[in-house]
Amino acid sequence: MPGVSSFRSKLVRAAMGAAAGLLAAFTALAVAGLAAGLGRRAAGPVTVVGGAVIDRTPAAVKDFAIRAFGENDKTVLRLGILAVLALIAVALGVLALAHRRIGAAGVLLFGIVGAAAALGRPDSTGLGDALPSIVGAVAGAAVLYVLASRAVPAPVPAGADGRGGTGVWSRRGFLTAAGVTAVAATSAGALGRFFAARQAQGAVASRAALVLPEPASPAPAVPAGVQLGITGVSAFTTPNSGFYRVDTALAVPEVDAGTWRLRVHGKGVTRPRTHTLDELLARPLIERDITLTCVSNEVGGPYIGSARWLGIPLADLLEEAGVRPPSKGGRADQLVARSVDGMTLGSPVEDVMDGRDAMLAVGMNGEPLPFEHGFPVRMLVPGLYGYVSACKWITDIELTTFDAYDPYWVKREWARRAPVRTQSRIDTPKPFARPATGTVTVAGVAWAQRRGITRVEIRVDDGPWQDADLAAQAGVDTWRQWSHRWNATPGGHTITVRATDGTGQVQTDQRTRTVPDGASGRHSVFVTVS
Ligand SMILES: Nc1nc2c(c(=O)[nH]1)N[C@H]1C(S)=C(S)[C@@H](COP(=O)(O)O)O[C@H]1N2
Ligand SMILES: [Mo]
Repeated sequence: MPGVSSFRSKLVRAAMGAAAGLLAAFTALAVAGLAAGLGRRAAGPVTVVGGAVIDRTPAAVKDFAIRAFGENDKTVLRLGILAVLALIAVALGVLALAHRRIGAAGVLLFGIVGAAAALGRPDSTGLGDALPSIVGAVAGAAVLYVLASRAVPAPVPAGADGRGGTGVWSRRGFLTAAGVTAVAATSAGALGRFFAARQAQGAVASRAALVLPEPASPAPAVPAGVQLGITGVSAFTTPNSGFYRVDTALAVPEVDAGTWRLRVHGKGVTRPRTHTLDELLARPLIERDITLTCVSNEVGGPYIGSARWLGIPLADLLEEAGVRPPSKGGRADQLVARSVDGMTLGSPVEDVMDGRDAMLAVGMNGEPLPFEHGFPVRMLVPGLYGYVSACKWITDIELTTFDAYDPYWVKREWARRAPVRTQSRIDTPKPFARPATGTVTVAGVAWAQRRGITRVEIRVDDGPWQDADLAAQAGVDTWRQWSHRWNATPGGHTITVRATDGTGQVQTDQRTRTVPDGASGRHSVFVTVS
């Protein structure tokens, strides 16, 4: 049955092609990883291509990704890139069996894409960043070329008795070559990870060695009763390990505090200056409880957290540099903060200097900032969403105007100015819970940083609004817990919450999307009482 055997041999060939392609891609990534480990970790091909993808993702898609994958969005992106690469690798591998040169050239093309992405990164440090992608692609192309030549059975000479079958022999040759490649690439990858970890050693050591000074102005005592002690309600202080994380950094920047610098310059800065961390730490520090919120937080969403921050008052630093707020004749109305990875965030100078506790934070809940949250220094401005205030891994502050410069997110559909909206969230019961008839505790948190929360009400179905009990208020910049004892009756019910802030404004029921300046509307939860 020649039909079957030729089909089988085609299948074997295709499998060898696919394996050759996958091995070539694996080698390319491993060698690139080694090069990035020896050079700059952030220049690895998946990291730079992922970064380019993030930068080009429309706000709506990004919002969807955050919604669908939450803090796993970066893992999903990495896996997505790898999946696409694998598909292309299989195709190139099969192609290479018939056209070795074209297959290898295809691999090189990907090296060029990676190199271009690396050079296009805002934190690119020069041509060297292209090397990992190029070196990796050359290795991958060579592997594909060699494996493809091993996978092609030599033509059976006329009159040969076919003993052993040349096809079988070349398959064995292919398997040997493939095995050697796999071992070599795996070793290169492991070596790359070793060197990459070594790159971070200085940063890790500098964080471990950092002793935070005592604050000159400690956090005001938190009144007893900020916590209602209800299970399921967000704690007043979010532990660092549970603090939400939102940023575009595929590889978390690991900055060495010893070499870190902060430059302050721009319009109206009469005394531009570059600060070291030690210089900043020698200044009088403040310690404050501040709740941070992400503009991508949907009504009822999880992207909010509260911590005890230790930091340098930013307004003082700016005043010393000669900066005046617009209301006092200053020429700059926008402060642009830039991070080591090239991210830019813009805050109103007026807000930063109006007396609120805007700070350059160095401590979070009693320890140096975790790397994920901006070590060694990040900015915080109470009352503003994170994307217009909370620059992590900050390294540059430029005074400019809103007319002159649009930072990263503003170039991508988000608003120039974005104060936090008055919001409230039901933490318990959870959506679609099935509580028993009788008393059910409905509880959660409400926030309106800078204005504070003065009232929270809940409503069951279309019933009357009823006052919830409020926990003690720590300050206007932190969230506030609330609870209500509901006499639940059997059946399905929708519970809705609304807050009133310190200006008397009641949280609107007008639903808006997160883009461009934060979601509005009221959180409700449907439960079935049995
Ligand atoms: N360098 C840098 N800083 C950043 C961001 C970022 O992507 N890069 N994201 C901002 C956004 S959108 C928010 S909501 C806060 C989140 O801070 P967290 O991750 O510490 O919770 O950081 C802000 N600072
Ligand atoms: Mo955000």
